[in-house]
Amino acid sequence: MKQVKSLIKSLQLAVFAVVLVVGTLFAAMAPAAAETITIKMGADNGMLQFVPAEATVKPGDTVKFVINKVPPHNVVFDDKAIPGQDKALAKALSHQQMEMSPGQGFEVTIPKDAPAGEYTYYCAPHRTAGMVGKLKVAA
Ligand SMILES: [Cu+2]
Repeated sequence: MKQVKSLIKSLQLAVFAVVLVVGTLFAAMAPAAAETITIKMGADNGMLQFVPAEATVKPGDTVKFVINKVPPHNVVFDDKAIPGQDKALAKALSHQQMEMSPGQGFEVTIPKDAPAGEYTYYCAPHRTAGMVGKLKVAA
Protein backbone atom coordinates (compact mmCIF):
# COMPACT_ATOMS: atom_id res chain seq x y z
CA MET A 1 0.00 0.00 0.00
CA LYS A 2 2.83 2.29 0.90
CA GLN A 3 4.45 1.51 -2.45
CA VAL A 4 1.24 2.37 -4.31
CA LYS A 5 0.95 5.68 -2.49
CA SER A 6 4.51 6.59 -3.30
CA LEU A 7 3.97 5.56 -6.93
CA ILE A 8 0.91 7.81 -7.14
CA LYS A 9 2.89 10.65 -5.62
CA SER A 10 5.69 10.36 -8.15
CA LEU A 11 3.16 10.04 -10.96
CA GLN A 12 1.49 13.23 -9.79
CA LEU A 13 4.86 14.94 -9.77
CA ALA A 14 5.64 13.69 -13.27
CA VAL A 15 2.28 14.91 -14.60
CA PHE A 16 2.79 18.25 -12.93
CA ALA A 17 6.25 18.57 -14.49
CA VAL A 18 4.93 17.72 -17.97
CA VAL A 19 2.10 20.23 -17.65
CA LEU A 20 4.59 22.87 -16.58
CA VAL A 21 6.98 22.19 -19.48
CA VAL A 22 4.24 21.99 -22.13
CA GLY A 23 2.59 25.12 -20.76
CA THR A 24 5.84 27.05 -20.89
CA LEU A 25 6.46 25.80 -24.43
CA PHE A 26 3.05 26.99 -25.61
CA ALA A 27 3.51 30.35 -23.94
CA ALA A 28 6.86 30.76 -25.71
CA MET A 29 5.45 29.65 -29.06
CA ALA A 30 2.33 31.81 -28.99
CA PRO A 31 2.77 34.86 -31.21
CA ALA A 32 2.88 38.19 -29.45
CA ALA A 33 -0.58 39.61 -29.01
CA ALA A 34 -1.64 42.21 -31.54
CA GLU A 35 -1.16 45.74 -30.36
CA THR A 36 -2.77 49.07 -31.16
CA ILE A 37 -0.67 52.15 -31.60
CA THR A 38 -1.96 55.68 -31.97
CA ILE A 39 -0.64 58.18 -34.49
CA LYS A 40 -1.72 61.80 -34.19
CA MET A 41 -2.58 63.73 -37.32
CA GLY A 42 -1.26 67.24 -36.82
CA ALA A 43 1.41 67.86 -34.21
CA ASP A 44 0.56 69.49 -30.87
CA ASN A 45 2.34 72.65 -32.06
CA GLY A 46 0.17 72.86 -35.18
CA MET A 47 2.74 71.51 -37.61
CA LEU A 48 1.40 69.45 -40.49
CA GLN A 49 2.92 66.17 -39.37
CA PHE A 50 2.05 62.67 -38.32
CA VAL A 51 3.23 62.06 -34.75
CA PRO A 52 5.15 59.84 -34.52
CA ALA A 53 6.16 60.10 -38.18
CA GLU A 54 7.76 56.66 -38.02
CA ALA A 55 6.46 53.65 -36.20
CA THR A 56 7.24 49.96 -36.15
CA VAL A 57 4.33 47.53 -36.20
CA LYS A 58 3.77 43.82 -36.68
CA PRO A 59 1.29 42.08 -38.98
CA GLY A 60 -2.02 41.98 -37.11
CA ASP A 61 -1.38 45.22 -35.24
CA THR A 62 -3.79 48.12 -35.53
CA VAL A 63 -2.82 51.72 -36.12
CA LYS A 64 -5.30 54.24 -34.81
CA PHE A 65 -5.05 57.56 -36.65
CA VAL A 66 -6.57 60.38 -34.65
CA ILE A 67 -7.16 64.00 -35.68
CA ASN A 68 -5.16 66.27 -33.40
CA LYS A 69 -4.57 69.67 -35.06
CA VAL A 70 -5.15 71.54 -38.33
CA PRO A 71 -7.64 69.20 -40.03
CA PRO A 72 -8.79 67.94 -42.45
CA HIS A 73 -6.48 64.97 -42.79
CA ASN A 74 -6.57 61.57 -44.38
CA VAL A 75 -4.15 58.69 -44.87
CA VAL A 76 -3.13 57.45 -48.29
CA PHE A 77 -0.59 54.67 -48.63
CA ASP A 78 1.71 55.26 -51.58
CA ASP A 79 1.58 52.17 -53.77
CA LYS A 80 5.01 53.10 -55.11
CA ALA A 81 6.47 53.10 -51.62
CA ILE A 82 5.22 49.90 -50.02
CA PRO A 83 6.66 46.38 -50.38
CA GLY A 84 5.94 44.87 -53.78
CA GLN A 85 4.37 48.15 -54.94
CA ASP A 86 1.10 46.38 -54.23
CA LYS A 87 -1.73 48.65 -55.40
CA ALA A 88 -4.50 46.55 -53.86
CA LEU A 89 -2.75 46.49 -50.48
CA ALA A 90 -2.10 50.24 -50.62
CA LYS A 91 -5.77 50.84 -51.36
CA ALA A 92 -6.91 48.49 -48.59
CA LEU A 93 -4.72 50.26 -46.02
CA SER A 94 -5.67 53.79 -47.09
CA HIS A 95 -8.41 55.93 -45.62
CA GLN A 96 -9.18 58.42 -48.37
CA GLN A 97 -12.05 60.07 -46.59
CA MET A 98 -11.15 63.37 -44.90
CA GLU A 99 -11.57 63.51 -41.16
CA MET A 100 -12.44 66.90 -39.70
CA SER A 101 -13.03 66.82 -35.97
CA PRO A 102 -10.28 66.65 -33.36
CA GLY A 103 -10.50 63.35 -31.54
CA GLN A 104 -12.11 61.70 -34.54
CA GLY A 105 -10.20 59.06 -36.40
CA PHE A 106 -10.05 55.64 -37.92
CA GLU A 107 -8.21 52.40 -37.49
CA VAL A 108 -6.01 50.63 -39.99
CA THR A 109 -5.20 46.99 -39.27
CA ILE A 110 -2.05 45.60 -40.79
CA PRO A 111 -3.04 42.34 -42.51
CA LYS A 112 -1.54 39.20 -41.00
CA ASP A 113 0.02 38.39 -44.38
CA ALA A 114 1.40 41.89 -44.97
CA PRO A 115 4.98 41.64 -46.21
CA ALA A 116 7.65 43.08 -43.97
CA GLY A 117 9.19 46.36 -45.00
CA GLU A 118 8.60 50.06 -45.12
CA TYR A 119 5.18 51.49 -45.91
CA THR A 120 5.07 55.18 -46.75
CA TYR A 121 1.80 57.06 -46.44
CA TYR A 122 0.78 60.68 -46.68
CA CYS A 123 -2.08 63.05 -46.01
CA ALA A 124 -3.42 64.01 -49.43
CA PRO A 125 -4.07 67.74 -48.81
CA HIS A 126 -0.83 68.19 -46.87
CA ARG A 127 1.57 65.91 -48.71
CA THR A 128 3.51 68.79 -50.24
CA ALA A 129 3.71 70.43 -46.82
CA GLY A 130 5.55 67.33 -45.64
CA MET A 131 2.77 65.45 -43.90
CA VAL A 132 4.24 62.07 -44.68
CA GLY A 133 4.65 59.07 -42.41
CA LYS A 134 6.25 55.69 -42.45
CA LEU A 135 5.24 52.39 -40.97
CA LYS A 136 7.92 49.76 -40.62
CA VAL A 137 6.25 46.37 -40.65
CA ALA A 138 8.44 43.90 -38.84
CA ALA A 139 8.67 40.32 -40.04
CU1 LIG B 1 -3.25 66.56 -43.30
